Amino acid sequence: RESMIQLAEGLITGTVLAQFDQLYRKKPGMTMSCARLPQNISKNRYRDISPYDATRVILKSNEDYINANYINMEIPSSTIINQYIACQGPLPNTCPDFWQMTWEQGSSMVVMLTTQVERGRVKCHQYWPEPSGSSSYGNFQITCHSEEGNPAYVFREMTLTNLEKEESRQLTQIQYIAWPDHGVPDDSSDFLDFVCLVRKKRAGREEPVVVHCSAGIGRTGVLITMETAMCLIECNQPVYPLDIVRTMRDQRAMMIQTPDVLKFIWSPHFS
Ligand code: PTR
Ligand code: PTR
Repeated sequence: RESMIQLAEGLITGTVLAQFDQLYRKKPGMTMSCARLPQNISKNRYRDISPYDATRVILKSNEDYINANYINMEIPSSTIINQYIACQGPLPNTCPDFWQMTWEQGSSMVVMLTTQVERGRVKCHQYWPEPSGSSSYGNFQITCHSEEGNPAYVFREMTLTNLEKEESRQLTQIQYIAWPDHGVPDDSSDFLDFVCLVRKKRAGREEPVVVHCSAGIGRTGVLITMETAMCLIECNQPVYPLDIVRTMRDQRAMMIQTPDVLKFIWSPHFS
């Protein structure tokens, strides 16, 4: 809590915000050429958001491209490394790839930070079936057993089946639905509760948590930053928000869009 307050002060006096503007959005020297191959163009939701080649998640098939990066956040002086896969919201043609990635990476938890449509614009394709339904996506079948929630978030329990291997895995999807367009949630305590929930649900899972919004950089970056900050505080480590942003951007370009968002992360709730 003390560190959160110090951070809030740093943000309010503007020092952190000024430094935020100086950070690179993309790490120098990192290439993103796979995203630009002709066969991959249609797999990107946004022309200007591509994964680094060096940290991209490679699908185990001939067509190995998906717009996703590994993001590993190490907590110093501990053995904790929170692993994530940050990705764009699936497109109709990339749903099979999304499930293949989730399967191959051993993930059993998906965090979704967007609604499917915002202001009449599609932000993410619905890549799962309605509750008590089943749908196939390429080689994978998804069954949605339950859906419950509140005005801020929805929980879904699903079974992911690899049809070729005839193996299944349980999967939890948690969707935050209260994030407004082009802004930050009005009620930051809701979002903080949501981040606590993600931390609680992650416990005991070694494999990466799949996190996505629409582009997989803005809101995804906020969630990773906040979970990292909470974890650092739990471990009695100092929190340097710019270091967190830099560490994320070393693994996926453009993570966290604007300093407003960074400000939201701490100030309203902790000052
Ligand atoms: N990316 C835009 C810019 O850089 O100006 C701003 C932007 C932010 C656009 C968010 C769309 C956004 O939508 P959402 O986060 O709701 O997908
Ligand atoms: N080209 C889009 C834009 O700049 O508006 C890319 C974009 C869209 C970037 C959404 C960020 C967005 O937000 P988020 O990562 O939170 O979905």
